[in-house]
Amino acid sequence: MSTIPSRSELSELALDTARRCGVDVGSLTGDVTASSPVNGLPVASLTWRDPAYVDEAVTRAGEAFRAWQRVPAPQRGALVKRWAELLTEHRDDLATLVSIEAGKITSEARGEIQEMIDICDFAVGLSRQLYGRTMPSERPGHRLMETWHPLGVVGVISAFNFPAAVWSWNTAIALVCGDPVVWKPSELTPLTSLACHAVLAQAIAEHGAPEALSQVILGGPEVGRALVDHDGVALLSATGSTRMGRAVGPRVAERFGRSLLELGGNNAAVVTGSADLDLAVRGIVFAAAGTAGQRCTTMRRVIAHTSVVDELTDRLAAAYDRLPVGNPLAAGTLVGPLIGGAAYDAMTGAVAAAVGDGGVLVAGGGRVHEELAPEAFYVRPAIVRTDRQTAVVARETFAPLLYVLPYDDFEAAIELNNAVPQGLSSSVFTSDLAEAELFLSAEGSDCGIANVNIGTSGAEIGGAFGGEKQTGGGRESGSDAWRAYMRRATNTINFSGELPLAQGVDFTV
Ligand code: UN1
Repeated sequence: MSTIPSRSELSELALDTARRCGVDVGSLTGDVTASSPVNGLPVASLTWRDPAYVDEAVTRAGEAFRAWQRVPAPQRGALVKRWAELLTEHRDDLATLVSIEAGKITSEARGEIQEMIDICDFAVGLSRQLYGRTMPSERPGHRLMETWHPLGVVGVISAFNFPAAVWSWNTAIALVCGDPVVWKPSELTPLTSLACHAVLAQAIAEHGAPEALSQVILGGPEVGRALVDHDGVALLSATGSTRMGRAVGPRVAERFGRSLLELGGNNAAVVTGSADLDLAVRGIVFAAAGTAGQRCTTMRRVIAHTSVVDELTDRLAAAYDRLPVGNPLAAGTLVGPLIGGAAYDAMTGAVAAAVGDGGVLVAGGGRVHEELAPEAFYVRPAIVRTDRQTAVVARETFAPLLYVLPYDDFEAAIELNNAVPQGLSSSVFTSDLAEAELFLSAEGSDCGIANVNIGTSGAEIGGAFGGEKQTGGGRESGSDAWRAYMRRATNTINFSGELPLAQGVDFTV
């Protein structure tokens, strides 16, 4: 594969690109180093905010809320419309930053920015469709209805692997719902977050909306904690590990805040005896090895019928052998680097544990390009064939490691699909209508996402995104996920001139 860019090449590219997006690159100084997984070397120096700053930011956001909640929702949508235009102008620049900081290949990085533009489009339409219901009142001359109002300040904590899109899913919806956003991005992707914020800041300024509608705070875990604990944050939307969610959820609940958690996944595909194997192989390879296995929706398990499991494993292993692993900015690369050494250690540890449990490594697993980029962690995506869903298989290892398990009976396959603590995404490859329907039914997959004849990752923005069990239960993005960003008021209006009480209660004085 091609060479890996040098420290100065990548750093210059990152800073020029950030500048074009509106970041004041000259002011980037400090003792915190931002590095790239592409070469494992520093790209910029910057400063982290201390936790006390969170209070200032949330206070400013609260002031912005008071003004913004009075702006009619379709006018709020006009701001998001302009944001989408600017994102379209800066698509390639933002994608370049995503590649540099998250290690995504160009096509997937562009896809991430497209996802931002798509959610903006969705939010603009939504700004005229924040519907409440009317219900028949049991009393004559009464009307019963619900109204949706802006909720308040939304705190967003996002992860390195979708450094731009996850924030935008929250922010586009929050803005049309009337809520300002305070964002604590991943420590690993600061330039991407500054650039994303700068583009939105331009739209906000042009619109004449309050500047504090969007704020980004670079900082460490203590900044995240301050956001989680702040009473002024009405909704805390956090994407990351189950461990992080376990810390965040109870803290927000303790102060009666709302949380929206999008945590780990351990996503499987069931491949039945009637599946189109060409389709299955393509779907599995993208979902399991794409993004170097670092999506929360990445496919981590294949549960294949005994009649196809050998052929499928051979074909997957052959496809894995052909995967071009290397510089994500170079044309032709399909698998970029892992985010860092800890991910590499987790992957090799999981492979060793699975092999120790009797699994067989049938593809990949080794580190590559070590001589070109000793500080970076490129690996060949791995497949382990195993007969049992052992403890390591039930864990989420955030790396391109796919377990292939056999099954005999379709109900047992569904049980295996569900027998993990996480419940984000799932799919079935089958030509049998009854199997497909069973998989999607109440007795089928227990995940928030259940697909037929496509992989587990790469969801469109139009659906509600999220999952059950240790995935955290939150839903973001499309469908009616907007309701989490608003508060509901139930209204009873009496135009009868009498005062009949509900439930027929008599209280005549
Ligand atoms: C994530 O990995 O946190 O469905 C989000 C997908 C993307 C979003 C993934 N649309 O793979």
